Amino acid sequence: GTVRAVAAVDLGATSGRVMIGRVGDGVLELEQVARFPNGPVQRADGWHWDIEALWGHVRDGLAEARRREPAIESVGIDSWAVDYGLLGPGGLLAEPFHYRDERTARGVDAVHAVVPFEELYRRNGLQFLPFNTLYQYAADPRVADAEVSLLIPDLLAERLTGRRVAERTNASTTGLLDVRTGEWDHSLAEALGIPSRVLPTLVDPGETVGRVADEHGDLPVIAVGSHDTASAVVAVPLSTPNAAYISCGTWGLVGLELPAPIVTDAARAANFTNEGGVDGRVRFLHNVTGLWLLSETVRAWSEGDGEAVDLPSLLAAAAEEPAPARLFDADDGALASPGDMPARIAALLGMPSPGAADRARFARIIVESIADAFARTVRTAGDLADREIDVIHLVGGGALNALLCQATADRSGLPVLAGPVEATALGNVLVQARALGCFGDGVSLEDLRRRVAEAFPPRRFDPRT
Ligand code: LRH
Repeated sequence: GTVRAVAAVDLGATSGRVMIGRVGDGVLELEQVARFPNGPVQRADGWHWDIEALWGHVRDGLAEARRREPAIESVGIDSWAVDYGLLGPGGLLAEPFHYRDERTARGVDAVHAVVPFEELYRRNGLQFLPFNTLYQYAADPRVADAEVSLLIPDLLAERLTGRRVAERTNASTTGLLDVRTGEWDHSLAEALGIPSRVLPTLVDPGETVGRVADEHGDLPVIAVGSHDTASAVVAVPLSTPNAAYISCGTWGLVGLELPAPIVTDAARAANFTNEGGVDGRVRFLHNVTGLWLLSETVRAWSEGDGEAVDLPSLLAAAAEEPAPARLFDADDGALASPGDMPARIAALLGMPSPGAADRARFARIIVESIADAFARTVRTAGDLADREIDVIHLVGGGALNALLCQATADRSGLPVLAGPVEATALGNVLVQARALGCFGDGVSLEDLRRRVAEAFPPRRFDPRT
């Protein structure tokens, strides 16, 4: 059979990539065309994203993808959630803020003074995260001056196509979508002083946003699950009806795919979210602070040493250490903002910041603490949804971390099926390919997942007793 090609742009909080995806009978492949670093940049008024640098990488990466593979038929974009750019007549009004900027705390108080959290949860179904977009808007006076607000993938799609839309899975992370209808909750926005005009027309994954022209001709930009976690969940090769997933990158997104939201008091108390998935599925999950703890720790040590600390060697050394007696709560809010992570973790553990000789042991504590939070959260998800969880699929960069996968299996007592590592890019590719008709008609997520499991058989970690 014929092999068809699409381009996927996938931007994570620590790195971005442009991939060529190829699909056909028995074929599902990714070719990385560009990979570039990303991260918070500090400006006079706080932490931002360098959106112009990202845009440059996306534009150049797409040009290179088209040069390598002239048969590319479409482009899809996903990124981390919640962050946005405000557009005025001349383009961006300001550089987008990074969600870890602490200005959002002001917004939380302002929003909850108008709509208490209990009521918000009933309406938008979202776990409390201080950076949910509605809190950011409440701390951002420029919203009043904007023509429109676009989440990061929509902002990049606008630069490619000129079209201003809001892809629905990512829009669900703003806190301004009605959890029952999936439509903008205009009365909530109005109560919070957010002008309705800044909330653009919603589109679903699979819809064409617009077209992008270059010297090779013109191509559709197709909406995918533009929230990276939504795309990742598309490509989780769920192997049983009671499987849980962990999409593990900067964050560990731990939960279940459900047909309908759960907005009970118990779900609210456990801080579980109901985000919008592809095909109207619900991503019922909780954010556990994931590899952020390791990447920030390694960053602090590298800065202190004046040379890069190598994470793979650190993890190899950590695996040789004994299992730690004490853990910290990976979910602790004190670990959310950038800067001096080892000292903050040490403070939670009630110990001094580790010296150079203690790094492997310290890394082991971090990995085991993340795994402990993962196991606990899987249990909670099962309890809340009344499901007997029988397997955990761990996808994303964390699937490369064998120590973390094994510790998650051991601490949950469940098998962990690890991979694919590039679940997000695969989900992006598959939703585009399905929209192009590459797989025929009436193709379900289950059909897509079967293709993932065949092309990327997961690595199994059984719990050790
Ligand atoms: C993961 C992610 C997560 C959001 C956070 C802001 O990259 O999109 O799903 O909660 O970033």
